[in-house]
Amino acid sequence: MDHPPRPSKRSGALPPLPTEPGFWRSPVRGVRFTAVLGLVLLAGLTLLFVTGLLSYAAYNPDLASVNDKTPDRGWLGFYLFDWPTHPYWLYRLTQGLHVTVGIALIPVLLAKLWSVIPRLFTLPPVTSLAHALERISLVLLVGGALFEFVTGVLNIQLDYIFPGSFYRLHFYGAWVFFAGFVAHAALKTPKALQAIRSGELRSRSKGGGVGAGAHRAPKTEDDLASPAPAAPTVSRRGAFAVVGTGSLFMLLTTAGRSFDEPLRRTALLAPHGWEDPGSGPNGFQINKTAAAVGVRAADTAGDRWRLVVSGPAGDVRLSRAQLLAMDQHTSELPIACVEGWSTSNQSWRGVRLRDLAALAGYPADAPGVFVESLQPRGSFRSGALRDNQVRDGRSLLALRVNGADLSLDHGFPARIIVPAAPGVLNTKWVTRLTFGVL
Ligand SMILES: Nc1nc2c(c(=O)[nH]1)N[C@H]1C(S)=C(S)[C@@H](COP(=O)(O)O)O[C@H]1N2
Ligand SMILES: [Mo]
Repeated sequence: MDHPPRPSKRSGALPPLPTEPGFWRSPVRGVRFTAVLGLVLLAGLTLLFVTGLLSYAAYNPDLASVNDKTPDRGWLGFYLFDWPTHPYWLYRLTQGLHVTVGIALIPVLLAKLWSVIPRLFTLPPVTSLAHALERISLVLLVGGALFEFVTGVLNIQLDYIFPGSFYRLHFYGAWVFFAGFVAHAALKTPKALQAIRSGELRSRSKGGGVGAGAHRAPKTEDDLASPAPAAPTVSRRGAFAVVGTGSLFMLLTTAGRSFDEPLRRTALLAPHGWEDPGSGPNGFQINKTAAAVGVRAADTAGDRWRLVVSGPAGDVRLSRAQLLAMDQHTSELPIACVEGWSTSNQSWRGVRLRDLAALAGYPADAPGVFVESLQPRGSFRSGALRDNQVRDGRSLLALRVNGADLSLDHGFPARIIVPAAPGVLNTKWVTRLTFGVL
């Protein structure tokens, strides 16, 4: 096919097209700039992938249809294991890292994509089979990364505008991303390290700097550097500083999500719309208020509410007063939500799950307990806990917190609290515990 004459050749009367190298004129672009950002992402995205898979495992998705909303997971769930209860702060750490590092990497990701954007327009689009495969892997990588960041941010900001279950989408997206990530890292990491090392040599050698660098690595090798760079408005170092400052800003306005008041107030980007948790024993963050999910105080009143403990030994109905008459135990445990926020340790007091299990005749090799809430709407009406979580002496059906009765918003009359478990498994307003049948 005949190409029309290229406008840029006509004495610059028309601006060049994005497919022409002359279009991209920032002097900041170059393999070194891209290499440094790439290596930061190599470490950071690996951490996100690992902590993300851990978070998935922590949901106990193996507990049949109760917790797992991911159909056809197939072998992508090959690695699933019994999420431990030690150390009790495990999920607070892994998920805090997942969300905080994820947010802090946003500026790095954007800068990295900006730095390689000329390649998106390169003509011809495909030069060889290897090149074609590389470009396909880039679709998975860039598409997957953008998808993961967008769905992740929407989830933690509580904007559930995407169709379907978040963690199903985010889980599949992670594997798509990872396929591209592995291919890309294998292809590019050696080059990135080389680009950085040659840069170090350059700055150490006498008379180093742009001239000497250009001598050692001829322009043609740096296919990301503009052939006709515009006058710099910012040095490469300055550009790194902009990206770094952006990351630091995201970090400092996010890290507070993992703490109580007053540190939590530094989490400027955390979604609004939490009810103010107030002060006092129950003054720590609330996920969904009772009002938000249709739980009324009348449903929890002493003459109405009963806990049904069921198992091979039959059903036992217990009032709150009867529960308070059982052996009471204290556990210092945080709440750590998948959305990346957590509280520091709260002092929970109530009945051990394993004592309730014993009441129900819980057998030795049972899979765990099925937990139901009286909550009439919303997606957290039930969940399941594993055997190791039931048997841990710190796992409670909590009745009190920090020396006071649970508030309605924190799950009065009774809620689950389990060490190291994601917040979502700490069911509030519990009405029924079915031991040994999942
Ligand atoms: N019945 C019920 N239990 C629930 C929830 C809910 O919406 N309904 N939210 C869960 C989630 S996602 C979290 S993070 C914790 C938060 O507990 P808190 O609101 O007491 O801080 O409760 C869990 N238990
Ligand atoms: Mo949560």
